[in-house]
Amino acid sequence: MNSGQTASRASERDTAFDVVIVGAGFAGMYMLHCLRGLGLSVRVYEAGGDVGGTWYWNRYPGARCDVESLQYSYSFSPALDQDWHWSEKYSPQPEILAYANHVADRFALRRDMRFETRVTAATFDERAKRWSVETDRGDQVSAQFFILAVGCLSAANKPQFEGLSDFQGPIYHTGEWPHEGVDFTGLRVGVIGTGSSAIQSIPMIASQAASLTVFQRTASYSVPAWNAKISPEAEQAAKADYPALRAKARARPTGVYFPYSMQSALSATPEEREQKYEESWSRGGLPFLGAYGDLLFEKEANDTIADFARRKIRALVKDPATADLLCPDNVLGCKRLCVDSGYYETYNLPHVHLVDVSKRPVERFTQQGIVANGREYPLDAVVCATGFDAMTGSFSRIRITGKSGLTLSEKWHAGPRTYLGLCAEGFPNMFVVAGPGSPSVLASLIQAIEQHVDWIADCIAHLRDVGAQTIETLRQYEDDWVEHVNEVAKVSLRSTCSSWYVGANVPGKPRVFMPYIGGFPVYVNRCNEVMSNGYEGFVLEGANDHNAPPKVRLTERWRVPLDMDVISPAALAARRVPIV
Ligand code: N01
Repeated sequence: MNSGQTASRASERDTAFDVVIVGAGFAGMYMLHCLRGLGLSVRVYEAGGDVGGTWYWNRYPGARCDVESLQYSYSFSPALDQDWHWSEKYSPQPEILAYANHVADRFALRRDMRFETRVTAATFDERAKRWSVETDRGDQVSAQFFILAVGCLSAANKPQFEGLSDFQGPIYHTGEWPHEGVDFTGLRVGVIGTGSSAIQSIPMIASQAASLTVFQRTASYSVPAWNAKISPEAEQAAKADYPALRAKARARPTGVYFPYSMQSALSATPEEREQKYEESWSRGGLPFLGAYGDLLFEKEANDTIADFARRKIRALVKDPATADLLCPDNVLGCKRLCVDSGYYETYNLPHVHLVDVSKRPVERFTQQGIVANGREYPLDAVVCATGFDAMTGSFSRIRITGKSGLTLSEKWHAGPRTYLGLCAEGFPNMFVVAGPGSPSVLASLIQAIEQHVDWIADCIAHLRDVGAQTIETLRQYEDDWVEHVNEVAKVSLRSTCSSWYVGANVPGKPRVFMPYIGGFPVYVNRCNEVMSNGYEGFVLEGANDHNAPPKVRLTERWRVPLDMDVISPAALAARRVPIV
């Protein structure tokens, strides 16, 4: 366990903080670090037993990141960049969690954190102009600012299958994996779902289980990771000019640096395309989609890469009927592209079976197993790799009440509404890190987090500079931003399929494309402009000088020269922005 301060601590009553942060993942950790730098008093509440957020919970076998290690890390500390050693191209979960722990130790973060504590309610007191925050451990504290660093993929989606409680074996969810690990040796295991978590865990589970039955509702495209150790030479080369690597990444639509082409797939000959796709497949991972600039804009272009991927699947899977089932028929990259190590090959093992539940859903659990397609599959253990109530699920678990008694759930009943994914009208002094309406899951998440945290910290510093008590979004600016987020989404094929990006995986959730797809640097530019224009679109109540120019402190590092040919709104309109 962590520093030990949580297990039997007394509740905090009537304590006043400058800031309360919810969540001690990468967002909450860096937010705390920055606010401490401003001399503010901060309390972080975290439901888990220690830091790490998504990497604390997702401990399923095979869990690893699909952004390269040297880029999936904090960039705020050059010394940290130099000191930390990543061993593999794509870090496994234990190494990322070790990194989070290292950061927590290095910056002594835990002393302001309270673990195993879930924030249950937060209410804005309009008279005191402060937030009252309650937790499930009886804490009742107040703060001037309330910051949600709750993660985009942290509320597990657990379908309520009939007969769940009848099943006599254990049922696991990949996002809430037991810390002691699970030994599947000799067991008949069922996995429900074939998204990223399933695709990573299935080869590992198959290597232990006596039999593995995978229940697939929708086939996913997956590209090999070709994961490998990072050679000392490659590490040294990256570290020799880390700031340059970071700057190049920030100028990219996804906040990740890798080779890509702006050319149209349709302008290439079939032979050229084949060669290009082969090269991209051999490089592996998410950059596969960077093969051409129009793959996520033109269905006809996408058909060419989808056809290539299906041929790869058929070449990898020996049984033609199983291969057919594993071939998706939708847009490649519409749902998040998966990255695997030996996923398709796993179906060549004699004890691994695929069950199609696309036409008839999983019917029910019984004492001994699962009934699907009218047949009972006897199982000893089941893994639900059924994903998350993405982007908004973690907010719904907290009763957040803003001005005039309006709750955030009420405000977001038809889909999340924010200004820049950072703030919401009616909820003064509340900030969201990597919230809906910001690039978040469509960018390299730690970069997206750092940019938000720097912006929020500079904003709070400015409020202090000018003596303002509150900051609140103007309705018109929020409306305009929501409209812009929706408009931009329509340009991309990504908005066309039923994915967690649009909330389609959770019954009853409104269908809205939640992240901002206009490109990370374009978005960062807009945030910079809003700040430079004196927090355009916000009302600062109580400020003694409304014209004081905001000081650019932490956000300075986001004012990088942009490769506007690649990521400009014009490029987006021309449908030539790789991986948007
Ligand atoms: O979740 P998912 P995930 N009956 O929602 C199926 C990130 N991530 O945890 O597609 C039967 O993608 C569902 O079927 P369908 C990454 O951003 C990253 O795998 O809805 N099946 C689907 O197959 C990723 O996209 C990494 O028809 C049901 C699966 O469960 C995101 O997290 C690793 C069902 C859920 O797939 C989420 O990934 C892991 C039902 N009732 C995750 N309900 C890396 O960095 C759901 N399903 C590599």
